[in-house]
Amino acid sequence: MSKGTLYANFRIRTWVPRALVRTLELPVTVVEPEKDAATFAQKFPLKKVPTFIDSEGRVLTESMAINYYLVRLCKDTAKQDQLLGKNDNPFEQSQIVQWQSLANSDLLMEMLNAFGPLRGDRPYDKNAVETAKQKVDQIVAVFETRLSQHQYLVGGRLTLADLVACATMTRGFNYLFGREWRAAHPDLVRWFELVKASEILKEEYKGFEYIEECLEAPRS
Ligand SMILES: N[C@@H](CCC(=O)N[C@@H](CS)C(=O)NCC(=O)O)C(=O)O
Repeated sequence: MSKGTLYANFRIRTWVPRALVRTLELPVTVVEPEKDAATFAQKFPLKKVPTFIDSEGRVLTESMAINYYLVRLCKDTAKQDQLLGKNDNPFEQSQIVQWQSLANSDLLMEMLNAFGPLRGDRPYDKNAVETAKQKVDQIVAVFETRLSQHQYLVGGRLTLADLVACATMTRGFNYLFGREWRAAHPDLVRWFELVKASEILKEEYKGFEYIEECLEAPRS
């Protein structure tokens, strides 16, 4: 019996929940919001993705909450422990939340501030873009330091922290992190390669290619 509906599309925050549904073989229907626009708008007035409606009609928003719930739907408790941390290790569980939050909020917001104007999605302001790029570099440095000492972000194995952070970083690799940048961040790139090739995420990366250079400023 279906446990609910996940609304997901091309947007980056929907990659992990969709991959969890697929690879944990969860009885959840994945629907593109564009194909169910009326229900989506009625249930989710903010019209953000991902979102989830369970079989009783209860709704969940916020990618971190949805990812957590989807992993808990999995009957394989070893998989739950792997991805979320064990209940008898609350510090590790909290670290997994910590890295997800840093990626999903601070990092993604600053990456958007940097590449949005370069892509022409927002008005271009050179100083604002340069400031955002610096903030991206500061946050990424925290990941790089961690990954220079650890294969994965938490607990020496693939967790939800890696999945969410890797998916989030994809937008950096799409628009900002050119060849030179990657050469300066070997541990982060090593980890990105590892996580994007994982059984859970690899399907999402079909057709992915690294860029040579960061997007250029629009010509005035
Ligand atoms: N805090 C929310 C943010 C959700 C969000 O902003 N999703 C983006 C896609 S990554 C979206 O739906 N954007 C479409 C829009 O803003 O209209 C979460 O973590 O799920």
